[in-house]
Amino acid sequence: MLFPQNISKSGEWVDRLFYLGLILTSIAFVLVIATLIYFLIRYRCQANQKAYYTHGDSKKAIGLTLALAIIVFFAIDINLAVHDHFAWEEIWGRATNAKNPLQIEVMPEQFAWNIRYAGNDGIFGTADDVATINEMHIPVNRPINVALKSKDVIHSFFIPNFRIKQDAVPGLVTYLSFQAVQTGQFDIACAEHCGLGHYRMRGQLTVEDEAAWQKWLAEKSDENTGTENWGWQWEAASRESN
Ligand SMILES: [Cu+2]
Repeated sequence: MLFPQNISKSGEWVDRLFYLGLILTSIAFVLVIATLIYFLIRYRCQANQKAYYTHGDSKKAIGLTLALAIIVFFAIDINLAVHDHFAWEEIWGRATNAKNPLQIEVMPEQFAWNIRYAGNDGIFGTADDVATINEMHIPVNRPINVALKSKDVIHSFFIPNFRIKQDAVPGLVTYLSFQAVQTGQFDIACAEHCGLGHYRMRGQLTVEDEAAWQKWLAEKSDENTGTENWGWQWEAASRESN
């Protein structure tokens, strides 16, 4: 209800984690404020009552503080950490075990998204590569692996409808995986304040069925758009960054 429509296979895991955190911290907030108000009223200034001074270091006070800290730590922190672990497993486990993933290279610069596909031969850095600017097309229901490397400053590749965000850093290749469950047009945004034109660093993601995507790729391939030489080999790139 708070977010744009989720069309990612793993997106609900991120949403669930967010709502769990929101609910848990809201409960804690209400309890703390209610207790505070109760004590304000219960121990307000009254006639014939002498102020009572304490350092709060009695055994009872220390025990209560410790007990509360442990309850909060397990109910919120550990609870979130466990759920986070399963969400992470889901998202990255899916990415690692993905069958026949489509690999896309994204190189942001001030202030645009350079996007590259390997073309029909499946190898980057060859003549049939397809390169576009601010325009990403992906087939629905197929795992997508994106490798990012920035041309200039730090950017962040963000697709709100997929609940994913990954920094793009100069000199370093970072990775991102997702899978669409629905077709449509969605925004790609930069989530890192990267300069004066940051606000207009906007790309468009088109999710379409496999046939339409193949057709688009073939058309782009014919245009011979991939001649600009900025692609990198995935294997070489990961070795280089290690
Ligand atoms: Cu940017």
